[in-house]
Amino acid sequence: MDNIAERAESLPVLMRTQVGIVGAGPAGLLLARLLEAQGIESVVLEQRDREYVEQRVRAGVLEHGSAQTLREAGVGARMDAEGLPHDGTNLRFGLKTHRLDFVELTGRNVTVYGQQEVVKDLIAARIANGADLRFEVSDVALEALDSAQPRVTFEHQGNRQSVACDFVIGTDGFHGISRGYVPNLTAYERSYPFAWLGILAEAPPSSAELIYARHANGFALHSMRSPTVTRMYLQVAPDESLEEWSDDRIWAELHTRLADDSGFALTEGPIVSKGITPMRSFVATPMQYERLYLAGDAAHIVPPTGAKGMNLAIADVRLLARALGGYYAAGREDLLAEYSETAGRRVWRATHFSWWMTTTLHKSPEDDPFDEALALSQLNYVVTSRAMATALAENYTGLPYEHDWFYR
Ligand code: FAS
Ligand code: PHB
Repeated sequence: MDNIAERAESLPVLMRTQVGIVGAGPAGLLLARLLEAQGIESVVLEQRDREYVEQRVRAGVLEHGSAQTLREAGVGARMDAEGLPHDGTNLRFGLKTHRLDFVELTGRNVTVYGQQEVVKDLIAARIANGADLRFEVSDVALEALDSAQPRVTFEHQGNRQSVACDFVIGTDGFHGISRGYVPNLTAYERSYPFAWLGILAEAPPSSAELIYARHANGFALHSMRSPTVTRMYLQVAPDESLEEWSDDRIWAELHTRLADDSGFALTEGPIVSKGITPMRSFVATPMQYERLYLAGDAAHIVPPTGAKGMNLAIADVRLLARALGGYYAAGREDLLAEYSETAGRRVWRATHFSWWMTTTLHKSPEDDPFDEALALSQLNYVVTSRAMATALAENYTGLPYEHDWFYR
């Protein structure tokens, strides 16, 4: 075989699209959907297989605006049919339970609907439209980001491939490759001296709404996925291993930390999955380099106490879809140029709120009585001050998106 054929053989198969998206988590898939709705073509590349991406248990709470965004994108039907709207939440400390009525305080609520269900709905919609979504790609690399035609090269089904596009979007999560292509990146980091042991249990939820509990033994959260599946978390040490936590020990600790003086009873059931998640805050800036834009966990991580992870990813891609829409429809460059800064404002608001919820509701391992008293003072202020309760409810249900532009 002469070398021209060899060289042709070694050249990646070249495709062309408008927007190349790396990573099929909620950020990448929703962005592709919002672009599709504006007639903008994209290719979504995912390293894992479909089954893995669809069964990965992560977030469970959708802000008011996130649920609205999924409806507007035409992927809200199953969420509205199977999701659980929650008009409030509960704070439990000192054996007392205090309900915060989100709707009464802000006119907004949240929806409990598993992240993997959102991902399943977005994948099904993408495949139904015959749009380009490739699983099990590997060795993804980004090229010519500072040119008018950046490329994403990758291995797929044994072939080296290359997609030329106008823009590349890094929605490949915290451990993805995209962030590495942003030179002069500034990273703000905070690790917390605890982690979350999370379980899924086949048991009917023991409460109609979530319960965030601060206890002398540490934090506990009672959440759910459906009328038959409960999702719960326990604060554990960052280096704790699952082997140390038998199912019996987990239930015993949940009973202890979620107890209150009104005889709250926790319903047990078979634990079908358990895992330990580290807790950190991470913000990278800028979220753009030339024709590369970052969104979601690729640019920022929040501890899950404020239920902000997936919601921030959704807020980022809403902004990006609007900016790319402005570019293709009207040649606007301003929204793209402002994306990193505008998204960054909401990121820091959610980062602060998640840090505040985490430090207020978790027990510091140093057992510092000063910290203890500060945290209890904060909680007592929340449950006795309408202003403070409204601040929590506003951040938890999600600040209105127009708020993002309002700052400008
Ligand atoms: P994701 O990480 O969801 O998606 C990125 C995708 O990119 C993945 O599918 C990955 O396989 C793919 N990818 C990575 N590198 C790639 C490459 N080189 N090429 C191609 N594809 C690549 N938030 C909450 O609010 N509540 C929770 O309880 C909660 N629990 C969490 C538990 C864990 C273990 C983690 C990691 C996060 C949790 N979060 C939680 C936060 C979570 O919801 C994230 O914020 C959300 O997944 C962010 O979505 P994406 O930005 O789309 O990133
Ligand atoms: C969840 O249901 O997984 C969940 C809910 C609220 C949080 C974190 C996780 O703050």
